[in-house]
Amino acid sequence: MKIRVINPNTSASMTAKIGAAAAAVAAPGTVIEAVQPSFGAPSIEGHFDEVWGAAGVSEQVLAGPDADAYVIACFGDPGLHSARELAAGPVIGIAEAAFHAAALLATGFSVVTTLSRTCVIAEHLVQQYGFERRCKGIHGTDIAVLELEDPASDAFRRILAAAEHALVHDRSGAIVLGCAGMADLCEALQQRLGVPVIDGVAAAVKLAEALVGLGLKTSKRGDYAAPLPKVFAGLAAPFSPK
Ligand code: 2AL
Repeated sequence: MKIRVINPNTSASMTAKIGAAAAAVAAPGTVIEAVQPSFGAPSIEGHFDEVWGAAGVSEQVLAGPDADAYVIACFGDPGLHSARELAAGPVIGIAEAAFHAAALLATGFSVVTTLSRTCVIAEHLVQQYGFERRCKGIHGTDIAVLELEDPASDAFRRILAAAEHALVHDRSGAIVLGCAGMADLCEALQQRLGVPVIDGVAAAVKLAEALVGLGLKTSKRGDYAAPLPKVFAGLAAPFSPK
């Protein structure tokens, strides 16, 4: 099967890291296609960035109609619902995937994320997906997304410290990493923390494989039906649904 893993930001180094994290857990028969939009923000750390990320996700779903499933590899799950309108196969956001995985492994989990300003975005997703009773805390580290791309940064130490604090403060049993750019730190963090640490990229790939393996697709009844044909104006004209 082919899984199209979409990094909604335009940073090529992050797309490569996400592709490697996805390929590391993919089953032997799974082809991972890691892509990024042709436009948008280099990192997604706020509502405005997300608007462009969501449009970029739509572009990349439309550009890969032969994929069996799609992963949205940004913790805000930008464009998730619109991608489900556009795609036939399952579309999995890394936040929703990570919350489901964490809830199967611990009664309560904590999220450790990037800038504190993104915590409210994660909080909205926790509410939207119905995980309010399982998510015990959301912790910003004030690490910018692109700092995670700099091997000289002290991101690992700061994420480890935030996760240690979260486990005690929240009385939680698992850590969800709140950024796709943290995927490469997951294993070392789990070793140091001694609790399950969930990278949403890996979780989303395995959930996508499971759903495709079960022969399941996105429902086309109701709101996930294909967008209604209409002519979009200006900048959006190339995206007019046919
Ligand atoms: C993210 C992410 O996963 N990718 C990105 O650009 N921003 N998440 C975040 N919390 O900052």
